[in-house]
Amino acid sequence: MSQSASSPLIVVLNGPNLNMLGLRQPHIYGSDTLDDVEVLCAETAEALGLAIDFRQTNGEGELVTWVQECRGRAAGIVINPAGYSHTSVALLDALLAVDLPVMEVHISNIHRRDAFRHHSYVSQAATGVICGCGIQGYALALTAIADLVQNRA
Ligand code: DHK
Repeated sequence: MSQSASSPLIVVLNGPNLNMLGLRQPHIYGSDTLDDVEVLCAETAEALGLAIDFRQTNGEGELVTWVQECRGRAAGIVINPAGYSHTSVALLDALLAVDLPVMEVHISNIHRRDAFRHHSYVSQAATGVICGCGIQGYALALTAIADLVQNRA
């Protein structure tokens, strides 16, 4: 985590199987690891004057709890819900409950893939969605959320 007293906190959440980045279907997700994504996010956040708390879990309940904990603590959420994008009403409800700017990220272009990936429950709670830009999507999402946070203040 990088943080300073004056920097708005953005929580960057990663869902199931993203711990396998770099090993998992590299023709779809690329060769960068989740550690590389964290470095990219930390560098981008620092340049934007944001603090980040970067996390990954394979558990739906843990992801829901982490979203709930953002209320009153974070200025915004960047989330790659991974497989839970397409299945989790609970995650959608949690994101709606925290009432924060939310940027949804998918490394791959979910619309060029299996039909079941074309719908994301999470998108109903998202301010914006970035997909198909590889891991640079996280940097784009942080840039967008910095603008949202500044305009909300
Ligand atoms: C990651 C996953 O794990 C998939 O379940 C989603 C998303 C797509 C991504 O592109 O980052 O369908």
